Amino acid sequence: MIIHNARLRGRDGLYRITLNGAEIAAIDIQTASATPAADDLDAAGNLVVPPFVEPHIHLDATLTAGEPAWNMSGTLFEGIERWAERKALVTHEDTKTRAKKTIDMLVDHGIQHVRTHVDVTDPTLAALKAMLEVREETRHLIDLQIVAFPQEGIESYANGRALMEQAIELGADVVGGIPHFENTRDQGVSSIKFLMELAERSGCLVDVHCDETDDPQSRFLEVLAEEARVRGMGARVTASHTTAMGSYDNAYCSKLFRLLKMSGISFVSCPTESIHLQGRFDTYPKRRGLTRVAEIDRAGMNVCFGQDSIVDPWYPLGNGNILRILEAGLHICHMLGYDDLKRSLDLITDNSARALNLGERYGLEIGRPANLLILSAPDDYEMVRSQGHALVSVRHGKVLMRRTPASIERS
Ligand code: 17E
Ligand code: FE2
Repeated sequence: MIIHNARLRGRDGLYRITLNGAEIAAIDIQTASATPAADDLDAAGNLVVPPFVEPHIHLDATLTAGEPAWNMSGTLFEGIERWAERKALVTHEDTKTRAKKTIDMLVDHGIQHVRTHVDVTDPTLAALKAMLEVREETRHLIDLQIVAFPQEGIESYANGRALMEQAIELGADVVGGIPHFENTRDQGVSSIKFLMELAERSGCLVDVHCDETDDPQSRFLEVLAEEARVRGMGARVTASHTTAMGSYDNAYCSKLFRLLKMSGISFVSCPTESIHLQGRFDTYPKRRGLTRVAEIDRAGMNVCFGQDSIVDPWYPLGNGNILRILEAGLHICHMLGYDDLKRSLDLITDNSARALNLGERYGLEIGRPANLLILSAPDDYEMVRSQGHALVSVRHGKVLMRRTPASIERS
């Protein structure tokens, strides 16, 4: 298969991308606009990019909002309570059905790489066992990483450590954590030491829900970053949410940034989720409740955007469209400056791929997997402005999804 008339990010001119089976075989500059043959694809001067990445979602909880009760306060903590009620009703088939429906929503928006957190604070590990099957059964659609996520704590939940170890033995790819939810500061710290040790021992990646609160005293990020630095594991560690950083004072943050940079860890922000869940204990002035996305980026560190939820106890909306998250995030994080707009797709492509450690399994380069998207606009800025879409998604060298843009008729 050949994709003609492709525009590539950061390069002038039009390109022809030749796929050989499931691999990218060649990327050549075109001297003129080409007319594609029947089996080929025409990008028509629009961007061709590697697939969108969903670096942070909870596929075991999606599509459960209101079951059995709605989150009325809009706080993270009520979300955790409501989820505990729904979790008691979770079955193997229920989890698989909802996860697969959600994966279809992601695929329809050009996502081919997903990292999902799965709640392992359940003595039966029902959701985890279901998601391990989903990972295998959806390989034709996405590459799925499963995080062993201790929603109700590692130290604060009965047999929390054993459940984490069991989840990794069963085949989870990534070690998670939730230090700000542990009962005490000490437990938060010891949970991080435990999970980093488990990751080092098992060779797993790390992605911790870290300081997801407006409490400026929640300072587990420094513990995670220092553990990553000392162990030389920074490239394999992600800190998700870190919303307390939006409430840290600048004196502490300037010291913290030195450590964060040395550690080499990545960051995920879920801007729609955090603008909804945080700021809930404020009247006015009201905090935004997000981490310092622009500042992390300006400091040369790796940061990306995720959806977190689709119709679950924490967030009632969502449709799988990561471009919606990008647009909202750019607004919420004060990133509508021209310099940010013209490379904004980094936040849902290359940066996320780096956080997920995708390495040479990702990117438009010869010899890499023939996974790519044709977008509806010629550059990042226009893609965001026009609220564009992924029009074609190609996976393993074959068309996986085609979207027909809405047409408008005027008389
Ligand atoms: N669990 C949690 O601790 N935080 C979240 N944002 C979600 C689940 C969605
Ligand atoms: Fe999350």
